[in-house]
Amino acid sequence: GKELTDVSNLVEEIVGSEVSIRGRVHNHRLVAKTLFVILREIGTSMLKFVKQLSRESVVERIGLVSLPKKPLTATSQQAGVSLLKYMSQKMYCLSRSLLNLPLVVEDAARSEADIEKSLKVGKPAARVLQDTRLNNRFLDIRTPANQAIFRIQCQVQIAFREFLLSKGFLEIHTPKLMAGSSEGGSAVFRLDYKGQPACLAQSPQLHKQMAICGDMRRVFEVGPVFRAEDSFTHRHLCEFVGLDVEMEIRMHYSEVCMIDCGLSVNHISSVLIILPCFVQIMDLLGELFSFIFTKIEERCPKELESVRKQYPFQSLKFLPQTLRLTFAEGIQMLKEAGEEVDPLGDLNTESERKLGQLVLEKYKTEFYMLHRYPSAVRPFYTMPCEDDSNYSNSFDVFVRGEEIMSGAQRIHDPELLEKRARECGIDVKTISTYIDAFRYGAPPHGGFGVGLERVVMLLCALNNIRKTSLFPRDSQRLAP
Ligand code: ATP
Ligand code: AMO
Repeated sequence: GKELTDVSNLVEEIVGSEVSIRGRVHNHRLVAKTLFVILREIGTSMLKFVKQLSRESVVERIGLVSLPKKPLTATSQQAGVSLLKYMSQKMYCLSRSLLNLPLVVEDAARSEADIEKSLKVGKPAARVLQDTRLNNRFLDIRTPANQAIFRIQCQVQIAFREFLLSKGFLEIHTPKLMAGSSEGGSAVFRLDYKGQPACLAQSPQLHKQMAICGDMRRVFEVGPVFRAEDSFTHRHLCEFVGLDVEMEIRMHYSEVCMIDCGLSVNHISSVLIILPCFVQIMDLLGELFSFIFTKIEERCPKELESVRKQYPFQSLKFLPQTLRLTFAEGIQMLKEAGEEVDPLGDLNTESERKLGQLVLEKYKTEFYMLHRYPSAVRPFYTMPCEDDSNYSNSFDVFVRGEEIMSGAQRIHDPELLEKRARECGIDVKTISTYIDAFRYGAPPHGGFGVGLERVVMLLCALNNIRKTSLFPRDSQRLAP
């Protein structure tokens, strides 16, 4: 009556009991690798039955577990057979697969190195193209590497939640149907909301901030984010999973009305200048991601190994204390390396990658933050720097030279917020309730947004975000 989800869970206590094992027909010679030894022992009538089964059919076998006379070899133990023997008595075909497969899972699981090797020895092995994989994703995700990728993705989410809950954050859910866009710009899916123009949420930005206005203090959300991206890149999806955080922070008191309670103003501001308010957010996210990376190494060794087998990669190099550079320092490093960059513009993908290489050489880390971005390239709700409004209290975070996260301190003064929205060409009528939320006392706050698929893609050094999205949606794909 006991349910086993993993063959390696077979323990000696079930010796002598009858168990059923469900698997897929891997190919005509073997029924799932782990069951091969057992199959050799079956009678000729069952062999006939097995031979006519098509690959990918689902079979269930019922048999007795016993101890083998001789211990199994190391390889069969690794395959999860454990030290037990399984005697097949009955076998059922639960679901037959069509004979002609659009892709063979064995081919889809092959590494590039193995394909190259096969070419050299004159026996070219099939290479499965990305579109074939994605058109038949339900077959493609049967490969060991894909099974592992989504287990790692699940663990990233678990670690994200675990860390934030331990720091007193509250998990919230914000609406995905909105009256206006939250990030501005054209990348928004428009729709009809019972006669009223509406759109799909480009981020939980406005509502996570309103939750802070509602005294929720520290919140996070894991949910879908929609971006009507036009171009087809290796790292943009039209729907992805956003990991969002928003929190109250301490503030630079020199800017706000203060009641003297005995301490000198100079004393207070000197302390706070050393510790600008939005540093608290960067501290938290540095700790959060060190936690996530460490937990993935600890909890997913088998999964990381499965991914590596097909897509080899080195473990991520990161420092115990996350490296922080200002945007200006990053620009300087690029200039010194001979790159042409605009000091008040955004970094393009090539510059980001180049900076990633320079940072790795100089600081030996593949995980770092760039802060104090030019205001012109940040969203309207971003707080300008106290000392120079051309720059902002904002940051991006990079893994292996690519962005995984954006964040900032937010403007909590409604007049300034409205002014910045107008300057950025936003129709303020569509976000009037958001701006109103700041008219009834709003604490200083900030936060960040992370793309889950990007985290897993870059953690495993994969070359395409479609590999870490279960059923990707991009500018050309709405199925399966
Ligand atoms: P987000 O758009 O959410 O800020 P991002 O990683 O796309 O995240 P951006 O600051 O928009 O970051 O863009 C950084 C660089 O990525 C751009 O300079 C551009 O080179 C490239 N890029 C961004 N969006 C696109 C896109 N839709 N198509 C092609 N390239 C893009
Ligand atoms: P931003 O627009 O930079 O910031 O998005 C945050 C993070 O989301 C991921 N991301 C994407 N992933 C896949 N496909 C896309 N098309 C895509 N676009 C973005 C990236 C990016 O770093 N509201 C702010 C966050 C904040 O300040 O709290 C925001 O949405 O990993």
